[in-house]
Amino acid sequence: MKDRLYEGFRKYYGDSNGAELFFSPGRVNLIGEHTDYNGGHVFPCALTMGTYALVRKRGDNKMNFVSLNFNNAEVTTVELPELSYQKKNGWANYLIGVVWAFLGKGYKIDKGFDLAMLGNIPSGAGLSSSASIEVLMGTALKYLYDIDIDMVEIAKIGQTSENQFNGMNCGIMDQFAVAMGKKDNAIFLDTADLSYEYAPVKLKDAKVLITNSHVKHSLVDSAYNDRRNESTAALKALQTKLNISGLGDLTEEEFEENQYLITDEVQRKRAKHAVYENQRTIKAVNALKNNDIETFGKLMNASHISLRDDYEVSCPEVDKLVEIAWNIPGVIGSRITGGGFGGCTVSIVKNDAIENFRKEVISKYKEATGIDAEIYEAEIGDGAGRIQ
Ligand code: GAF
Repeated sequence: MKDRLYEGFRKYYGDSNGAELFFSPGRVNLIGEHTDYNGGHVFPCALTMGTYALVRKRGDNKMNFVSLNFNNAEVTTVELPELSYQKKNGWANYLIGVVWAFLGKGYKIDKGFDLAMLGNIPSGAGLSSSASIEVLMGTALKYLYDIDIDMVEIAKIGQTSENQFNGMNCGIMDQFAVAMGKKDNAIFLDTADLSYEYAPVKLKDAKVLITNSHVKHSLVDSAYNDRRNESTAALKALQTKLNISGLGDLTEEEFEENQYLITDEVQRKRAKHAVYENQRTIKAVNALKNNDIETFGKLMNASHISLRDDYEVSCPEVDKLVEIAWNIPGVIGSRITGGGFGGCTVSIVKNDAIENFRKEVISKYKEATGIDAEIYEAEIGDGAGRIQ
């Protein structure tokens, strides 16, 4: 991939002298879905699949962006310092939004740059291709402009780009996982205060598999924002009596006692998911630490049911993938991962069952939906950085 990137950079920008190389991963979330903007816990890990960028500072105000993932890609050019979201700039808005957020925080970016990018994260599959490129941009700016900023701050800036520049009100999970990932570990992150710990993903005789449904439903961003608004409304209703700052502050029992405060039935279901999912995540991490993979798997399955029925962010195709997986011997747990409305599932599968899993999932899913699923073995890698 790196050779293609250098070649592409030279094609668009003449030569690659002085260009610096950066990498930023995708992520898969093991459990803790739609809890990150509810003050709850998440448990994602960075993947070895990701995005590379070559970037070189220019002497003028122009910022040039090209993605080699598109055939006959065209360079998008914008000029510092006045930056705004422009529909015509497409994917580059995620990167421009990061530069905009750096400037907004007072960091000095006084000259433009040439950037070429190439990655292997399937887009729209719930594996954080957008967080990957946001954190990639932030990392490149840190080194190119010699900015004193840590990776957590870069993650937050990525989220600002997405929320305020691109209009998608995501939480912090994806950018945090991509920025702070650690090889062979998942990150147990409390989104209420951004405290975190790494937990080794030791699965004895099993592996993490990601299955791409190759389905992406439309209006995902607006449906996501709706969910966020619904859970915020539920929180407000609970706050009329309880002194809490997020749904993640509640235990299941506290929720059951006070749920009557949420009069809207849909909002109550959303809150129920957020509260129970947060508690499931805490339990799952404890189970993993105790080498109790079976409990971890059961909690994954319960997570899927809650995302399907209470949070309503699954879809028939992904439900099918999960149901197929649940019925295969040697599958310890399986659930939808990421924002939802299509995308991928994450499953823990015993090593000696993987071959059968691949065969069964591909054939049964094709039979049910007419679509070819794709299965990747999750390799857990490090977070974003400069490649020397
Ligand atoms: C998307 C968002 F970007 C995350 O912040 C998170 O809310 C996730 O959906 C659901 O858990 O990936």
